[in-house]
Amino acid sequence: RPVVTRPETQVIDMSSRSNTLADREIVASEQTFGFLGLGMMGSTIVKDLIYTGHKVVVWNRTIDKCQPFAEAGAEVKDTPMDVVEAADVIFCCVSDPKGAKDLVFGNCGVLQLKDLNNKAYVEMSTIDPDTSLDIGEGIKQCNGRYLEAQIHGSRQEAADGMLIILAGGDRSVFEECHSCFKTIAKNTFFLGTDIGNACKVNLILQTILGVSLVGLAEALALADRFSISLNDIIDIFDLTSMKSPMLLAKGKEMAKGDFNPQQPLSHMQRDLRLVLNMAENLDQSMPVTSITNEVFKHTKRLGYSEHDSSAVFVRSRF
Ligand code: NA7
Repeated sequence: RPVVTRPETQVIDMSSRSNTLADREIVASEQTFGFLGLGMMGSTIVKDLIYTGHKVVVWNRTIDKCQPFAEAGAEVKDTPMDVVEAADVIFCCVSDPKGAKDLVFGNCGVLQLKDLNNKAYVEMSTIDPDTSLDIGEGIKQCNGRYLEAQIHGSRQEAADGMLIILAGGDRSVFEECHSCFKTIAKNTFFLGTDIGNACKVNLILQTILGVSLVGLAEALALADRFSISLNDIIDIFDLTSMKSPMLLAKGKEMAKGDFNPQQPLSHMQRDLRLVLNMAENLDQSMPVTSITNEVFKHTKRLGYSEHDSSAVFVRSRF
């Protein structure tokens, strides 16, 4: 069993800006934007929203993480409900469907307000379509408007303002978020008014990513058993038509054993679990995804939850 060290905690540097922002003409909306969840994604997004002149109100479960944002000009609130009271449009970006539901339906959650007075709620946490439908229904029943805006991309892509946004639900909310989406994403798609579509598309993309990573890890592990240089394999791979920026980057991380979390392994496994639940409800057979999920689950058990998804290579080398 390998000795596992935790990946370094990444600290948000409030002074650094994504290079791409300088090239984008962004006229910040006059509305007040609430933000629930200042993890790596949330804090990176909020930093750029503040930089581009948006008025932001924030909350995070671990309150200490709000401090740098207070210093940068954001208002900090004690509960999600307080954020909703203070904002016109509220974004949520937490770890998983359970966290996303807690923030809406839980104690001091969004729906404690009873009447949302036409405010907009935007779910950015990666969730499954059923969770999105439940949240959307709850928001609408309390006189609010709902948009699912799933974010596709790594933490580095978030820092570079190069995410892809997959949105669905209330079109008016989508339009009100225009200056925010332009700040954080290179492409934004509105996938229709049906809630759940954007979640499905996001999870389908994650399936391609997860399965590809396990294939890459197994192939590199075999090369390693033959004592063939992984760097040589990656250099040759780079010349083939199979290459992709993501596989090249992940291959290099595997070769170096550098698993700094860009897309945490626990998030990848969560996504595969959500995919398999979706498929189960449709009687859709996904044998390769099932095995991929098992591989990620096992790598989690080896202690690599908080590392990058490329740490799946460690398990393949056994
Ligand atoms: P992180 O860096 O792991 O951060 C997770 C965030 O979610 C962090 O703010 C957590 O608060 C928060 N969280 C988790 N569970 C809860 C519950 N139950 N209640 C309230 N807040 C919670 O993840 P990322 O920022 O990389 O990713 C966030 C999402 O974006 C994820 O769905 C990705 O797929 C896309 P904490 O600071 O621990 O108190």
